[in-house]
Amino acid sequence: MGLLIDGEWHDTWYDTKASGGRFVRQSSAFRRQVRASIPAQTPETSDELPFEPGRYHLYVSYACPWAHRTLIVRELKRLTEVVSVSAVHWLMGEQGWVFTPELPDHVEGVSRLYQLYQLSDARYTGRVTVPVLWDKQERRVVNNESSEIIRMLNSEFSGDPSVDIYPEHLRKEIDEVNAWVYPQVNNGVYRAGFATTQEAYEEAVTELFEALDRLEELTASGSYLVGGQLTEADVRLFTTLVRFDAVYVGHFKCNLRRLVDYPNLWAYTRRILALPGVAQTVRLSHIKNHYYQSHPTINPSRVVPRGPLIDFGVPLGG
Ligand SMILES: N[C@@H](CCC(=O)N[C@@H](CS)C(=O)NCC(=O)O)C(=O)O
Repeated sequence: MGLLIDGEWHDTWYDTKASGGRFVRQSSAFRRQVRASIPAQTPETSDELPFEPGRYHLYVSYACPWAHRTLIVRELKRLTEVVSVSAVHWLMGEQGWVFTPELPDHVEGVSRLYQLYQLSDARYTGRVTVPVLWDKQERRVVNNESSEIIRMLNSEFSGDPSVDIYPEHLRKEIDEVNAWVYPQVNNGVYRAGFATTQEAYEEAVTELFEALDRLEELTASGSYLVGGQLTEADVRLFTTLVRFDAVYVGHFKCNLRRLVDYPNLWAYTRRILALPGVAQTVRLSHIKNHYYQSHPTINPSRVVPRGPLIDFGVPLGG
């Protein structure tokens, strides 16, 4: 794993020294927006780009919970013919995320994800993350922030109008849920797993399980988190929950309880898994191999556990 500094690749692990052993996630650098309402001809310097079918491509990892959000919304909005996808190999090693002959880059044909960032900005400094929304026409990254990509897929692409995961009347409530689920759960598992002091770990794991207890109550009705309908708050929570017992309990030491010990949250996870198109986006082989083999500071032997045996109730994507 590494990062680009002034456009050059450096193989460097996260530095937690300056933050008391705490993992601090960098904010995403590319934040341009695709808009349905703007004219096809926009200047190259514009921060807004027109929607055109087939113009945009997604780069994802099946292992990554942030990229997973985009794959789910692409399915739910029935955009599979409109937005193409390339997935990186599950191992994030010395060259970061890479493409292989089995998992190629279908657009630019590069072998490393960082080459796409270099193509976009030859002097880029920062981490090289998935997901990436790529503009095939201008050959550059549009946006590498999953929370923004899913909103664009929801409302700016020509997806199924009967599905709206960020409806106007629920936005305030959705934002409120995201505001604590993100730090305590989505990023919370990483804060626990990448912590390098006992104090930083305990802080993260305590907040994580406080949030899970709260979510267990919120899902007691057997419904979704906000407004009795599936929204982006559910998509965002789901991608962490579906990985929980397979990797976060063991590899990230989030082990006060397992997901299966929370009856409501476990039922909620399986309910979302049963929605059309969702189960095929979940690839446990990528998830387990990635986490256990890509973080040698946490698991130096790179041995991947066989278990746990989990019955998700539906066949997964691999
Ligand atoms: N804020 C970003 C986070 C994406 C992210 O951190 N992705 C991870 C994979 S799960 C990654 O690519 N990490 C590579 C690195 O940090 O060097 C988003 O939500 O899109």
